Amino acid sequence: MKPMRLTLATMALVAVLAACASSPESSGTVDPADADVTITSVDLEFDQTTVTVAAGEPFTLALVNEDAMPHNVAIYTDSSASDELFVGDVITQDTIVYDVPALEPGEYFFRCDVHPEMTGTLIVEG
Ligand SMILES: [Cu+2]
Repeated sequence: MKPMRLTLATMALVAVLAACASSPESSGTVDPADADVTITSVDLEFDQTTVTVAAGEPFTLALVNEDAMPHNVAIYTDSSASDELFVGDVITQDTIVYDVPALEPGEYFFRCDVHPEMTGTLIVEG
């Protein structure tokens, strides 16, 4: 009887592991490692302040927030931040993959809305 019990326990464990593996880790459908662009926020700064993507097609942007403070990435037409093109959800010490809609070629402005001094330039190449 003992081997049978072990087998059942193993099967239960496998079922639990399978359930964990299939649960979504973020709102995005893309693994952060596969995102078109990855920006890391650490010590109240973005790790890169110039990001280049292709024009005319939606892209995925991963935000890896290593800070214990809330950050997001929001894209605006220019540094006045008056005309928003995309506003990502705010996360704290987490990773999220944003689905950003297609943009026309040009230079845009991005920032963290929580910390407007965290800024960068998004270059969309046509
Ligand atoms: Cu921030």
